[in-house]
Amino acid sequence: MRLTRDELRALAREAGLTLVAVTTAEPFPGLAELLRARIRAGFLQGMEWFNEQRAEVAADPRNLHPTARSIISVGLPYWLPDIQPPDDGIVRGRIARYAWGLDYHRVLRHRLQRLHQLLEARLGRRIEARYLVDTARIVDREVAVRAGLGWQGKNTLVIVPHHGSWVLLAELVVDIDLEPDEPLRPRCGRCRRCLDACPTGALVGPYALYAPRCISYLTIEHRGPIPWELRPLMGNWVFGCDICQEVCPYTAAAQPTDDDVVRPERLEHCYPSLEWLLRMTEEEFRSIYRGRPVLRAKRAGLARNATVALGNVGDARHLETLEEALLGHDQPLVRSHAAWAMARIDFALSEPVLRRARDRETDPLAREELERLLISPPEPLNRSSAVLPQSR
Ligand code: B12
Ligand code: SF4
Ligand code: SF4
Repeated sequence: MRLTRDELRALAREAGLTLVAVTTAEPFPGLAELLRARIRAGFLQGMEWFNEQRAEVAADPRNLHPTARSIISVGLPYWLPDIQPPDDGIVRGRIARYAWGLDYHRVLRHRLQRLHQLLEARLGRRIEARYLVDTARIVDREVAVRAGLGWQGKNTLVIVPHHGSWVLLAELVVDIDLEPDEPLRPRCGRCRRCLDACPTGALVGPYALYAPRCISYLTIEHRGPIPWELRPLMGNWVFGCDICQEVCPYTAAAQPTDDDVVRPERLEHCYPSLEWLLRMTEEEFRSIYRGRPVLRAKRAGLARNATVALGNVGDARHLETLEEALLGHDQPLVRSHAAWAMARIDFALSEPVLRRARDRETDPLAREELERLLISPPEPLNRSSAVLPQSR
């Protein structure tokens, strides 16, 4: 017995999956070569797990699941009308929308499990299945595009009708034949808004993202010091970046979702105070971001990002908090970034403190950064050119 498209959609809806499309488990022609070329050109530099071996595996779903016949591509839409932070004078950072809610890995895995059970019950047989959510060695967007769940935009994201790119992707790989859906027609046309809007120039061309320059990579994946030349371009993003999505006309027209799992429960989940991020304890970090994607950046990463954002906001009222971090934060990475932010806000005023910090700094890398700052301080902040996507 073969399941019809409508029957599959009904089961998926019952499992909490409103976006679903099917493709075969055939290999993806040319994908291994494309990924290899991108890896060799340094596009994925810094993410050592994204290696050539992964590229080989990703090119053929049967490498992951030898009995695979079909792939059910699913999407979790996550656009919500904007949440207005209170007008309380607190300067806040921005967290990318995909991370406002609960950890989508868990949510999607659970729903895929449910769909698997429903399929088995409907077909009356055991189905060998695999749940792939983001971290698996498969290119989620390649699957979604071939299945016609959406089409690929020049910002490299998959754009889904009625939801834009505000959709997280996952797959259920199964050993049954399902009727594949048709791919959709790409609709970017001559538009290049995302390419022009990317503040760091990470979108080096249509469909080509150079990750080491991407704010999303820098704020989430990157563990060490952020290159000086990129810091002024990062605005107040402290976890991820949504600029190349916000400017997209198809994404701007997204319908809101009523799925509670993507909803933030407190302001710290979407617009955290930058000063609070700097002072936050490990316990606060763990309890506030438990079960949410933000945990991935770790406390040190978030605090590092907050110092850069404070440097970009450029308000001398924050010098005191930054000085506190420079002299007292337990993470050398945060101390050195706090120094940069102070020098950027007002070098002349900060120089004596920076010298004092340099003299007592015990971490060699942080000390090196302080030496460098004292010899060649960053460009003073030109408030008219500061990149602050919406002041929060
Ligand atoms: C590594 C990774 C990153 C890296 C690198 C991103 C990248 N573009 O590769 C970093 C950390 C920068 C990142 C950032 C983000 N990510 Co990410 N990331 C991934 C991950 C784990 C792998 C992606 C991958 O394989 N990259 C390899 C490169 C080579 O692939 P690519 O750029 O997509 O290349 C494709 C196109 O360029 C296309 N192509 C090449 N040439 C041409 C030519 C033409 C004409 C056409 C049509 C296409 C085309 O073919 C390639 C293969 O499909 C996936 C999850 C997964 N397992 O797939 C999530 C994933 C792509 N990320 C996701 C999200 C949400 C984000 C962010 C929006 C998060 C944020 N708000 O901060 C940003 C968006 C940045 C951007 N513009 O892409 C979602 C995307 C959902 C969607 N609707 O598309 C995914 C699918 C996670 C998920 N499971 O939902 N991410
Ligand atoms: S996520 Fe931000 S930095 Fe990365 S490509 Fe998009 S606009 Fe550029
Ligand atoms: S902004 Fe324009 S070019 Fe970029 S993905 Fe959207 S439609 Fe395509």
